[in-house]
Amino acid sequence: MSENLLETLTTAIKAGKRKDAKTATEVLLEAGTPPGQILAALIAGMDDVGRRFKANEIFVPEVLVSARAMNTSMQMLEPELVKAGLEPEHTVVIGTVEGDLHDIGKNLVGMMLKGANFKVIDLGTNVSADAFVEKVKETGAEVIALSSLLTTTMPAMKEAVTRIREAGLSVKVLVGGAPVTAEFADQIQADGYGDDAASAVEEARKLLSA
Ligand code: B1M
Repeated sequence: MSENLLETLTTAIKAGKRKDAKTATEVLLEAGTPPGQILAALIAGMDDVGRRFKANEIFVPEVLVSARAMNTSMQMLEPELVKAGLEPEHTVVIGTVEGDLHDIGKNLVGMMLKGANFKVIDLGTNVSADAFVEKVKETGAEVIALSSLLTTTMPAMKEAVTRIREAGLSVKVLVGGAPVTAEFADQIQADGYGDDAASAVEEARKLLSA
């Protein structure tokens, strides 16, 4: 029964069906299914969403409803994951750089990272270089994810990377946002670049395994 329900859960996440995901998670937990298996089913669903988003088969609204379904299940699952010692292994600090108030893409990246079982600390928008540095020092995050949507705030992204390097932190820096390119990421000495939310997750995984 568990196996079918795990598949049902994956399907519910892919389709963004929050109620179905909630019910499946509830029943699975009541049946004593190991939380790691439930998490794997959720991640499989979000991985598929990421793949289809990247291939332009689905768009932002579909990703958002899937991420919302995932978050509902994650809230139910989190206490069990903690009990089982299966908390996220890696922490990402994310934010939109100073002077920039755009957060839709950044939120999408954050949700996809959560869907891939990263602990995500979201500093919001208009985040100063110092605030990023302080948060990484405080949390020991392994990845810092910077978003910028304005050509006028790209220098703030450069400034944030410079400050992170000056602080001597070993954190990997991932950047992205509509005006940001792989060339710009190289120029400012970021460690990685994500063209979209799914690529950001792939890149974060790559940076951590490097
Ligand atoms: Co503004 N805005 N906006 N805006 N806005 C743009 C970005 C703009 C292109 C519109 C235009 O002129 N055609 C333009 C920028 C031009 C430029 O710099 N080249 C612009 C401007 C000029 C402005 C203001 C200056 C307007 C004004 O006041 N005169 C002003 C600036 C305010 C400020 O930030 N200081 C402003 C304000 C706003 C609103 C507040 C009204 C609103 C933001 C609401 C919000 O975010 N809560 C807004 C919006 C909505 C837009 C557009 C219409 C949509 C942006 C968006 O959310 N896209 C945008 C025009 C457009 O793109 N069509 C525009 C959807 C989102 C899912 O995509 O954010 O690109 P995106 O994220 C993608 C990728 O970029 C990537 O993954 C996401 C998913 O695939 N990605 C990452 C993003 N972050 C990443 C991080 C990563 C990896 C990938 O790793 C860490």
